[in-house]
Amino acid sequence: MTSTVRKLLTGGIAATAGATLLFACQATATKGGPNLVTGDAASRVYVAPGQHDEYYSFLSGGFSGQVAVYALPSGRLIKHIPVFSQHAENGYGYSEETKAMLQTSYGFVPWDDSHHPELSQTAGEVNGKWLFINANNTPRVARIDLTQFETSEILELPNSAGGHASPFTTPDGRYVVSATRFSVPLGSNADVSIDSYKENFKGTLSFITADQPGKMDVAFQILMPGYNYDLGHAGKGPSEGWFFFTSYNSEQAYTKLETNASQADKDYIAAVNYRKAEACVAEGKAQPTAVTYYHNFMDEKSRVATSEKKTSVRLLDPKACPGMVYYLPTPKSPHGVDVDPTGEYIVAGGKLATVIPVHSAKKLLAAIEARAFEKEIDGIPVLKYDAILAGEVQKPGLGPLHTEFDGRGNAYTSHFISSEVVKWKLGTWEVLDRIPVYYSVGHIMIPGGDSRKPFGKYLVAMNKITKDRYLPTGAELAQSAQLIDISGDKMKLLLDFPTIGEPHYAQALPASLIKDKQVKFFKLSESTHPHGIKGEPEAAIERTGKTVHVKMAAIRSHFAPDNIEGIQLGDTVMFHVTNVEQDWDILHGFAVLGANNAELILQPGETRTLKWVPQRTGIYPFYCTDFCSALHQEMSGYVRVSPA
Ligand code: CUK
Ligand code: CUA
Repeated sequence: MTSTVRKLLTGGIAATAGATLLFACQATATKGGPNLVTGDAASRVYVAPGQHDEYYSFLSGGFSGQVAVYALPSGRLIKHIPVFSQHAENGYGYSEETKAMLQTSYGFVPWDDSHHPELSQTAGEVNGKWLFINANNTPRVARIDLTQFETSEILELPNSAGGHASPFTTPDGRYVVSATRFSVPLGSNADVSIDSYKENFKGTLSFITADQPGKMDVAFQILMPGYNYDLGHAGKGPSEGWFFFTSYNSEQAYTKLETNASQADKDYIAAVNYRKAEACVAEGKAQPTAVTYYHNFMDEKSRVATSEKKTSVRLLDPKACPGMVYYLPTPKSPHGVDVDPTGEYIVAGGKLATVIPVHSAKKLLAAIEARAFEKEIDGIPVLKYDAILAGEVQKPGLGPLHTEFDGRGNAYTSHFISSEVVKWKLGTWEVLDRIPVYYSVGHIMIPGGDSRKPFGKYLVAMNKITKDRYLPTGAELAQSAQLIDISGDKMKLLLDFPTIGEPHYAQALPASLIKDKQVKFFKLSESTHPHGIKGEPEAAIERTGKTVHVKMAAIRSHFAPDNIEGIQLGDTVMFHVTNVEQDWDILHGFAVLGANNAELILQPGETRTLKWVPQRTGIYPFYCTDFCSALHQEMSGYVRVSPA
């Protein structure tokens, strides 16, 4: 690496990106950003009114903690799925039924940072059952049911901090994984000096059973050296049975990481033989370790979430299970690791490197067989770089991060610093094409692009900086995604669309896989909600001590009961509102004056509960918040609160 390049890469990331941006802004200050759109782009993304798009895409919400669903190619936002953050818009995390979803060993945690959505797979292909997504701050993994577009389950990860390398799936769908971004002392609240980092701080790789809805759990954790674990992807084909995780900071720095963690020429990809790990667990080689973590899930019949506390996890030390973990030296703080559809090529994104290194699965297995090790770290053999390398893409661009595949032998790598997507050929490592993106791209996504069977027609670039792309909206701008046509030899920019929060990664699938499997309403006859009713005649007000349960029906266009008296100051009122409609897309809402909570949105056949402790006497109107009929505005009532 020349010294100029090194300086650019280590000291000047922000400055370089800034300079690129400045140039772009000056060139186009009055009319928006550069426009490289060619002739037929408008017709390629135009989906006529009433017509459906071709793909569902799922973009993580980043610091919104949620998932946003955009239809492609139009880029239309069609759903916002609350996952890790409370969502006042529909009462998620506010209603009594959903609060338990956000339970953790730290208590109720109603916010997180979601990075990587991952569609469930069968035999390495997207199957359209579930979407998994990670919480990066308080490490959790959620399952979203794709017949309901709702979060159905959340598992917390113990011995973990910053669940970043998550929740990538194995091709058989048995596991999703989570690796800790921050190494931490293991067990709960280990109170040690931060200066004892090298001795006390450890990494963990968690394998989470994922194929049984409602039953996610940590199958086992693998104990790792105190590095930072960043991203992962499962092997397939020749690499099936292996999981690859990038790590950086093999220097084990714990202060000024931006320089101290970028010293070494190479860091490591950890290659984990999870079949071997399973065998070692079965032989009793994992240590049961005391921890506390929560598993939260939504009961299908009652639609009430419950939390279960777990107290132990099985921890597997590579020293106790030889042959389970190997290190693949990889230049310079690798970020992403992506496996091509055949499973032969393991592509790293060394964000500070000037090449894209590609490891070979076959060479990896041969090198293990031949024991081509250069050294060992904490019981983990380090393979020789030259023994496992398939090739390097030379001079791709600056700051290679993430790679996706089109299933036609091509790879596409995002470049953060030079703000471009570079297309290159697997096997020859030759750069075929490049396209600028606006600006500073993180992940890119091709529908199915990390599976065995990509649908290689479009690519979505998720950009970190937006600047001049839209009408300005003050100092904070919407994040920006760009849709690129990759069906021909040359990539073509088709569309910009703004996104919610900060999308890191995305997944997408053909709409035909799931659109006919959607739930249209919940059957009242099957509901087991403890305070739900089957119809208006069951509506009732029941007092138990200082708690008043109002079992209320919502139906076009009234509430029953509508006028409620007999509430006293000091009472807790539980409004259990059942939407007794049995028809698609007929929703009602419920809100009470002054309630310092949220509203409820009630899907057809669903019961949701708003807890309200009135603070002063008086008359409180309530009303339906979701415009449901010509008489929606009439759908209201009063509560009277009297002195105790
Ligand atoms: S990360 Cu954001 S650009 Cu969290 Cu997958 Cu790479
Ligand atoms: Cu019910 Cu509006």
